[in-house]
Amino acid sequence: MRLFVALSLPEDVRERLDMLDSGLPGARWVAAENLHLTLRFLGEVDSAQARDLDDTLSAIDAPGFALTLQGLATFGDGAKVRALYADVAPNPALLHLQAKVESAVARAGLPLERRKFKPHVTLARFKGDPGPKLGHYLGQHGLLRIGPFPVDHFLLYSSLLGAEGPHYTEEVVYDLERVGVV
Ligand code: 3AM
Repeated sequence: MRLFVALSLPEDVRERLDMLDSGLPGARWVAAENLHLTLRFLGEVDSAQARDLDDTLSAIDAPGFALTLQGLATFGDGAKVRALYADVAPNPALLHLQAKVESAVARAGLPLERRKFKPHVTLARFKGDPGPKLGHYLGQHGLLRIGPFPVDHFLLYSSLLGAEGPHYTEEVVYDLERVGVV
């Protein structure tokens, strides 16, 4: 199965992000129910590896925290823009959790990620060049700020790729330690 580890987003946060889904030619918007913050993409994993990963992820001991989405940005720019995302306000607790997920992945014997973790919530991917409208769009929505909202768990998702886009399933929920954050 194709797996990834991510934070889910509260429904009201997804609804607010979903309201941003217009005014950009060439954008393929992520469906509201699919909006998430990826901690680690794993790709195809066999069932024995998935069980090992579940064991090591279950052993993670990390505190819950508050998350704020702040600003919009793109991966790639100009005609080479690949994705539009909501950025995340600096968050040491999120980085701490992601580092723990990375070592859980290593303990499960899965390959390490070389790329540096860049927290983001992908809102759209581009199948064409949005042209000058992208600058207008970022100018209009760039001051976006949602949160802080509490994060008290993370999840292992499976992903099925279909013609209509990916379908994500929540496979396992992992609770974080409760601390009075928000
Ligand atoms: O968090 P986002 O939505 O940016 O793009 C995929 C999505 O990222 C990414 O994993 C997340 C959950 O599907 N993804 C898909 N294929 C990937 C790959 N081969 C990948 N990330 C890295 N390498």
